[in-house]
Amino acid sequence: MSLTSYRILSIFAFCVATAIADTNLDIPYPYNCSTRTTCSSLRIKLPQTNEQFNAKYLNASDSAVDFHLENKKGEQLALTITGIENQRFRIQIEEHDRHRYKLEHSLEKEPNVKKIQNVKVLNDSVTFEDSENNQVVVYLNPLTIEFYHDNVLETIFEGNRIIFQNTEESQAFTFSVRFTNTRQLLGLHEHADYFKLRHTADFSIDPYRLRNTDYGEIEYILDTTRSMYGSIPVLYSFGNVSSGVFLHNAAEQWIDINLIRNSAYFMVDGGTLDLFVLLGPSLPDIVRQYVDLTGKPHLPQLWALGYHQCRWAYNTSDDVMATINNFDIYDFPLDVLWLDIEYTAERKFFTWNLTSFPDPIELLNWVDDQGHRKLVPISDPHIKIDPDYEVYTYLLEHGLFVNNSDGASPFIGECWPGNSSWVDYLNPAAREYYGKRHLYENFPSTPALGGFWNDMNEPTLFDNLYERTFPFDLVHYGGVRHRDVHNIYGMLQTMSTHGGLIERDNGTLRPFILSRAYFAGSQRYANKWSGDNWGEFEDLRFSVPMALTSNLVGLAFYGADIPGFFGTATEELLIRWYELGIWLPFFRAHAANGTPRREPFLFKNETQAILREHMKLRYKHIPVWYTLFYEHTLTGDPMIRPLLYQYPDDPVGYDLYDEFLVGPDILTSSVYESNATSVPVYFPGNNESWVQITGNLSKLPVYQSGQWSNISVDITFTPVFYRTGSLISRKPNVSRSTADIKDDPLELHAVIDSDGIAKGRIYIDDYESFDYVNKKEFVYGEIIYDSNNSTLVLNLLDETSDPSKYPVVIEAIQVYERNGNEVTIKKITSNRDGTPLSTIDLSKKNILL
Ligand code: NBV
Repeated sequence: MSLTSYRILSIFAFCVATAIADTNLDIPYPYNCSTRTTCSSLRIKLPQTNEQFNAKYLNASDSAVDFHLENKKGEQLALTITGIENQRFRIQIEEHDRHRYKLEHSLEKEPNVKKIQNVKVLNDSVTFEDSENNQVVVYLNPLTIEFYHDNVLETIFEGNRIIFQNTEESQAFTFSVRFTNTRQLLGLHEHADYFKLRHTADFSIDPYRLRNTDYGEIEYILDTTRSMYGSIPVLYSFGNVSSGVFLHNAAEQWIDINLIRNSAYFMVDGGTLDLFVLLGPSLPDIVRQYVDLTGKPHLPQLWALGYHQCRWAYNTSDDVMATINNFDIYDFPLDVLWLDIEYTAERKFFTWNLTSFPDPIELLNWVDDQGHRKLVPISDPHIKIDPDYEVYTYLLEHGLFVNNSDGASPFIGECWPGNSSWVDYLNPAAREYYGKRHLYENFPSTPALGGFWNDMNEPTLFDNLYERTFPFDLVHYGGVRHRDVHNIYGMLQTMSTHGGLIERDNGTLRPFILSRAYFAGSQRYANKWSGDNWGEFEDLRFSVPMALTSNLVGLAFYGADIPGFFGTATEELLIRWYELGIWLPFFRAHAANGTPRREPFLFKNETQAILREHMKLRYKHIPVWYTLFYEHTLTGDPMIRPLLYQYPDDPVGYDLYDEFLVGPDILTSSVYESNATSVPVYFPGNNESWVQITGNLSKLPVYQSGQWSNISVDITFTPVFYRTGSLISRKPNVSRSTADIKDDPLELHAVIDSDGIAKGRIYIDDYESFDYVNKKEFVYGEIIYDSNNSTLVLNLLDETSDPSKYPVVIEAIQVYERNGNEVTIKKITSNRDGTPLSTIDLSKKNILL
């Protein structure tokens, strides 16, 4: 049976089951463009000539230029173009009375404006420029705005495609953007789709839809433009000149992509047209320009980068302890065990089921004793309607639930606990109250409860009438229509949880929150996984473009459930998934309820050996992940990267996403099909080579950049390579958890280039607190190994930091010495005088080897 028919059968079975349980189920899936007015009516409705807007120049201030827009039907709008620092502009259009909802919380702060100069008003156009070599030309009849960087036309706002509806029923609007120099369009996260955006404008497939939705148990469909749990309305045009746009708007959106014109036609269900134009001109530039608007995350605590074992559910304290014990008995590293909904009393969040978890504090202390491991419990935004449940009664009495369309009575719907109401996170008082539920006095716990898992926060509603999420006409705090804020609801839950965790630990520990729903800006509070995927090879394959796109739009701490949430992956797929999973930023195994147990220690010895080796390989690379994450917090640069990000001039890499880079130095290519004996790998770059580090090889083969090679594989490994010239900092040994090895010395893998030099960066701090921000206590530097004069040097990269607490101690250097097409490794453990390296602090003095 094919995957599709298998899933369709499952959908049928699910519908029958749900129909029995839920009498509201009378609307068929899937929802597509034809079933939503905003898409079905606007997709075909390009404005007629009499509907096209002409612009009239009004005035210019220091940083903005204002226009009046009017069409022959007499419709009038106000347009403002503002200069934003760092090669960006902002286009805002709405009615002159500016009554539309203005989104809050997505931008980290109001962006800094920049000076606009040389405004020239001509008969049919207005031109102006900024001090960053950007020029803007506004054609007046009909409205078209061209953005140039260094006199190269990059982005065109096609004002002749604007439609604005402004009635009681609809405040939908449309507009279009066109790019030049485009090789590929990327972004519009989240879709279980390919890395490159596809042509939708011929109506052969639906436009890309952004509306946070949980389609439910069986609807994790791949190869589709339908919406998923999260929405990030960012679109990048990659080419020899790259540019992009970010639509600052959390209403439902449909975006038609035209790859012939390289344009995108947005159909938006409400809110304001508030568009940031990002002029790059490189892809790394536009990524930074976008992330700078919505913010960078703080570092996670180190344990969050270790291995996470989840299952729906570990049902009792005994189960938790036995599972953790088995990780130790069978020698698998583990940092976190997760608690799904069953730990609660009657699915009331912030309560424990005291029958199955009789002494949560004792349990947490025990977990802490096992290598400072953590538990992370789930906490959904629906609140059980129960007069004896304090959280419910407080929220009800204080009017802190999302209301029905009357704006006065709390909306009631069905979710895990049965009838529930939903916290109105738009309300600051609700956010504060909800945040405080995380305090130790409100939810008996200790710091071993490492963070929280905000699930079902699209939000999911079991009533199928509204595509399993909120009806559009619900009303939030301040009279805000749900229609205008749907896509940011989940993010606001994480914002509240984050505030609560900061307060819980007096700002000493970095919060950890995993969220299923998200929006632009979520990265400031939470990380993300790709939801309820299936244990199929195709799900493994699609998890990569999803993670790569997520990394390009600021949400880098991303991973997929290993080895697929639903279904039972074959042992072969499970192995392949671990082999890939260690190279994604978030590394968690999960399993749906009812699936057979599949913790790593349950498999036959051969399988265990492969899983163990790979999990340990992840732990050995913990310094690489931590350093990459630190750099991500500084810049927003992706941690994992498509080849085109790192090698924009290498056209072969443009179409590849099966293989990807971890930071700049590690190339990995997975196995996405059964019984593979080889994997074709392309080696990107110009004058570099790649050394294979996986496989049972006595001598490591070297591959020259700019060529393909068929790499032989067996089940025990997938191809992974280090770039020549790189210096990879690893931990030499792996023990129970990251806490066990965090203070161990480093083992440097110096993959010297043809000049005999290897370089790599290292970042070290206390791995848990905000002292790296508040006191600047950390070491961040570049380690350079020079084989010509046998020296090892650390150059500090942040002069303002205080590295005194963090010695950089090296246990050994593994020097990759090239001989033809092979590398042999020479291990060095002492300096020239015979002093063991592990007794020297590299941050204090250079080492002569
Ligand atoms: O809480 C149960 C599950 C959870 O395990 C999963 O990871 C979430 O994505 N949750 C969804 C609700 C039910 C899914 C069918």
